Amino acid sequence: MPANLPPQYHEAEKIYRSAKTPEEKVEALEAMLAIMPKHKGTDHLRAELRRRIAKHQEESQRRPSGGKKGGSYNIRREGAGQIVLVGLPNSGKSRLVSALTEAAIEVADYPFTTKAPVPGMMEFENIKIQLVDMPPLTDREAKPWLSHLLRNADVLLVMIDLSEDPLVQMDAILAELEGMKVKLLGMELKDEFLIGVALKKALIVGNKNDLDNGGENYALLKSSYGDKMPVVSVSAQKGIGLEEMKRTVYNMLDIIRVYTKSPGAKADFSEPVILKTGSTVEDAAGSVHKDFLRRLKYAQVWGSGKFDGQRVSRGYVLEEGDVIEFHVGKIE
Ligand SMILES: Nc1nc2c(ncn2[C@@H]2O[C@H](COP(=O)(O)OP(=O)(O)O)[C@@H](O)[C@H]2O)c(=O)[nH]1
Ligand SMILES: [Mg+2]
Repeated sequence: MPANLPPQYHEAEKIYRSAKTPEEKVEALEAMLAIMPKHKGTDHLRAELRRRIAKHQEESQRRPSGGKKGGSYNIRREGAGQIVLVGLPNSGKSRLVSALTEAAIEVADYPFTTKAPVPGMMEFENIKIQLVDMPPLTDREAKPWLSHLLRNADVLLVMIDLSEDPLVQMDAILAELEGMKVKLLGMELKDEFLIGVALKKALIVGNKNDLDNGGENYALLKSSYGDKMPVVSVSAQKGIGLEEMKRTVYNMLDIIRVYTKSPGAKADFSEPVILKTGSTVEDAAGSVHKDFLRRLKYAQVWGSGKFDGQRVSRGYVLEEGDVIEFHVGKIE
């Protein structure tokens, strides 16, 4: 472990060690991840933290909740990542999810149409990403379970209606999130805030850019938050800006797509293996098949390697788009 980690990291690690529930563990790990400096030297450690986050998130989702009982809904994570929508009533959350997924969703021009979380799968190139439509943050009845879903998400999609004042909406959303002990990464981080607080990656989506003031309000939003987190402009209704939004979401997931091939064959680029950034040949083998991992001798990589078909060891760190050929020993 690098010795030059800031003191808050060790604080968060202590909290992690003493955490009892998977949710508390995820929170502490996310704090550790947020505090850790980002460079090549911490790639492995960050990948390890993400692995643990994923593990505890799974644990938390496996625990029986029986729908809304105990005030909690669980949405099982599917695809390459889970994106949960947050926003005020009528910002267009449901419209966006219905534009991008097959989910059967009610869109209406009166507030509080959405009462329960509704997941749908959004296609991006050769993968699928899960979007979860949500009731507005201001929905009192939904409060207890809203917070749980926000904490479990990989990325929060903050929906802003560009036909209204964007900064007033952001303030209201940030205040609601703060009330649920959810903090957006990129916003100012106070030490005392870390305990019990979930730090979440967020993307701000300015919606309804087809309406009057859309451009002006977007410029205002971008100049106020653009240095803190990604901000994009879309029209869910007219289908404007959605491709750029999808790519931004993908980039925020910290994942790579690699492809496997058998000797003498071509890689199948329609079936990526999805891995966390910083994953190794060994991780890739394990995610294809446990047995593969056990029998793995070495691999050849096309793409990020120095030359095509370079022979690499189990610990070799893979990059987006790499093609891997596994060479395994005999079954004992
Ligand atoms: N002009 C315009 N209207 C939109 C857009 N997206 C949503 N709306 C409208 O805004 C209203 C609220 O949308 P809805 O998706 O139900 O909002 P939610 O409460 O955030 O889920 C509906 O009347 C939608 O048709 C958009 O991009 N442009
Ligand atoms: Mg809705």
